[in-house]
Amino acid sequence: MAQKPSADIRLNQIGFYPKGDKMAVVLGENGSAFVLKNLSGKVVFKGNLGHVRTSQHSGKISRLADFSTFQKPGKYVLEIPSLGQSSGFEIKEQIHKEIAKAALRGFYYQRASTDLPGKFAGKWARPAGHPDDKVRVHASAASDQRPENFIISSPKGWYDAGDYNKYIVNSGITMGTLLSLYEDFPGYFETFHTNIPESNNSVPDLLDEVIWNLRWMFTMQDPADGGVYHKLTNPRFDGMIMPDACDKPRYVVQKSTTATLDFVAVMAQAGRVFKNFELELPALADSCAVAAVKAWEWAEKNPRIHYSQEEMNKKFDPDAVTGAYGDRNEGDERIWASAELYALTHKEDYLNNISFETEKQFLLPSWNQVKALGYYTILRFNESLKTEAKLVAGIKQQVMTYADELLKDLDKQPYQTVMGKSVKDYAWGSSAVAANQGILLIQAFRQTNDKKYIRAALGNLDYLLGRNATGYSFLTGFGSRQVMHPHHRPSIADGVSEPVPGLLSGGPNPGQQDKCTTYTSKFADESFTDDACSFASNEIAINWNAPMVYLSAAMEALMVNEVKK
Ligand code: 9MR
Repeated sequence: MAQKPSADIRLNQIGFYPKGDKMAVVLGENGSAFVLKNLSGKVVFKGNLGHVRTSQHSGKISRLADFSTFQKPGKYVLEIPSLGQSSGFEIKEQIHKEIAKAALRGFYYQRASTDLPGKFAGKWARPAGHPDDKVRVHASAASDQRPENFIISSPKGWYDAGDYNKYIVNSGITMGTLLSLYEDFPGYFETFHTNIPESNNSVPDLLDEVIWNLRWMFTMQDPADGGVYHKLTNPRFDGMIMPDACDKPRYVVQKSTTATLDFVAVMAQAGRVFKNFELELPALADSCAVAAVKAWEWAEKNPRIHYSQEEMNKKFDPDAVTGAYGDRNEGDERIWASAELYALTHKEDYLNNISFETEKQFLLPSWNQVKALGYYTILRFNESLKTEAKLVAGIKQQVMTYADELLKDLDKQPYQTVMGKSVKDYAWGSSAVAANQGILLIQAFRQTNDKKYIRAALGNLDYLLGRNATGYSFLTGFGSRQVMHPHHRPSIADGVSEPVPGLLSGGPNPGQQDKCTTYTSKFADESFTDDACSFASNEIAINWNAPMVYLSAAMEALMVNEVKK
């Protein structure tokens, strides 16, 4: 194991399930055979490299080393005589459990308005920042009851990303993804502990973490009319400083229809989930349901109030130049909100006059496109809801067509992954594209019980942990080639050499909007730089971490129950 690993051998740097697929990608035309060696250097498996593949993004040549048939637990390296060795990896049950835990703990590190003591945060302990107990109502949000500069209290929540602002739209998809994970695999979370302050209560840690942000979300609803402020923000981004060093005034800005509908969906879903915790969390579920309905009514009266930061800044002061999460189409948010309210109340009225767009193309979830979250919910509760068969069939067809499309021509892909087939996959936050494709494939598995979908989802987890064109494992704290310099204020300012762990780097993004000078490639799949300047390829964000938690935890839950059969 003493050799320096070859950068041309790319694999999941953590390892593999004994019964799962196991692959490495070898770049260039190096030899034709490979071996696996154990810790004492003994050859335990021999194999041949597969056919030559050419990347559609870079033109680079690669071949696959497939050792799936080798199932013996242990620690190994892969060696190609003419090239060298891979980094060490492990074959064992529950290989991604620590990944899933760390990715969920990533949210703990993003908590606003609280100190993170060493007991839970280790060397990344820090004092509380952003109490958010005296937040100003921005001129754009002024109302009779809450005039400009009126003070409200809006503490807790998670910091959005590398910055310290809190945005309802991005919280929406994040919460929906985490709550869906719980609803898809409730049993798995009974014993899934992440060492957070609430770990000793009788609520699953996943839900405890969700509650931290839920409590904040409640405060973003105007009690007078039910509408929801688009975001809570500084006018300008804080400097690269720790949370407790920040002292700029914070504002809630105008209400928007997209934020309000995302809020509806989250509150309705939370109302459903917390109904099972009435004893532990008295009245929480009902409060969620009431908040959801009230917000829905606001959105009915205000169907198209879009957030345009430019327009707002023309009319009101101070200008806000932080994340906009502006979106000119609220149709998908309406689909999601109506589906969640319907699943909560079983009242079909919520589906009236909503086009579920089943004749259109399926679109993967992202902060500005959430209809899939509504689809997943309709499918999840198909049996108890007794939804109109035509709608269910339309949704199912959308999901399955997309999943099958992803699976096509996998054997031609340079990394044998669904991720990266299309150059469009390498958008800002491409890591979340990979993770959300994984979730979609898991939904396809749930519809069909066909394991080919789980195998492809696992391939995308391999992508995120190293089997990709950058050679990095994108989850901080994990892998032999780790992301060390994410665009993340605490990681930059805390004086600890390792970044805060369990955070998913955005990943390759050929847009290179940050104009960092340290990119070494323009190819879409390589357009990544492990540099704190790179907010376009190396930031972290809650809406990217959530699908990472989903994919890694779901794999664990599925491997225990499904793949071994
Ligand atoms: O994830 C967002 C991406 O889709 C947008 O293209 C980009 C520019 O508007 O913004 C990203 O979101 C950022 C947000 O605006 C502010 N916090 C950090 C987010 C991740 O970079």
